[in-house]
Amino acid sequence: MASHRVVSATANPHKLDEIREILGATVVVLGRPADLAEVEEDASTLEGNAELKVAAVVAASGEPALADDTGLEVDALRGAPGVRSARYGGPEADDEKNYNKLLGELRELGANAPEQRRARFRTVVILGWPDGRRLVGRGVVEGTIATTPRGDRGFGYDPVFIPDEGDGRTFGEMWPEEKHSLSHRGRALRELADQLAALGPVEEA
Ligand code: ITT
Repeated sequence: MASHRVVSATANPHKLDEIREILGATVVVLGRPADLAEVEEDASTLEGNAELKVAAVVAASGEPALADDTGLEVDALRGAPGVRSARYGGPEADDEKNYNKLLGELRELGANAPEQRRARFRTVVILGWPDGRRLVGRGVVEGTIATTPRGDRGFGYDPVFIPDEGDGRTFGEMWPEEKHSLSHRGRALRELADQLAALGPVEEA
């Protein structure tokens, strides 16, 4: 049977790897066009930013496109960094700066007990076609923020996120399949894949 082909909007290579690992062989995920300008993610919601990314890639490629927007919501920080997770540590921030800023803010608040460190990852994925059709998948994973970073797998805030449904390890300490089975992205993409499957088989080109 033929596979769906989609162009990925993500400029984050770790995210692209995860998307491919989760979707498997039923969807061929092509990399983001190299000449595409950076998309300004200035919407106030994950949905809004995912749509900005999808629309930019559909317009540039003329092909179906897939975008993921993800945020980490920390209750003690009233939902921050949320939709601003990528630039939390400043305009040039890398993953380590981002999670160190988060750990520093929780420390300053004296939020040291696990119940004061409640958080969740939330992902919205949108698959968009040039004719305007859209499919949307959503995924959430609840957890707590670790007091010190642990593990060098995954990316982003993974070394400081302990999912409730795990065994106490951070996402940074888990193998990719373990993370995907519980993660926001795994859930959002599996929901999207189910909707795609319900559309029926792909027509042979
Ligand atoms: P694109 O917009 O190009 O897809 P990005 O890395 O900017 O890539 P997001 O805006 O969705 O993507 O990411 C927001 C932040 O959350 C960013 O700092 C990521 O590193 C982080 N993040 C996203 N997914 C994550 C995951 O599964 N685990 C840990 N951190 C993650």
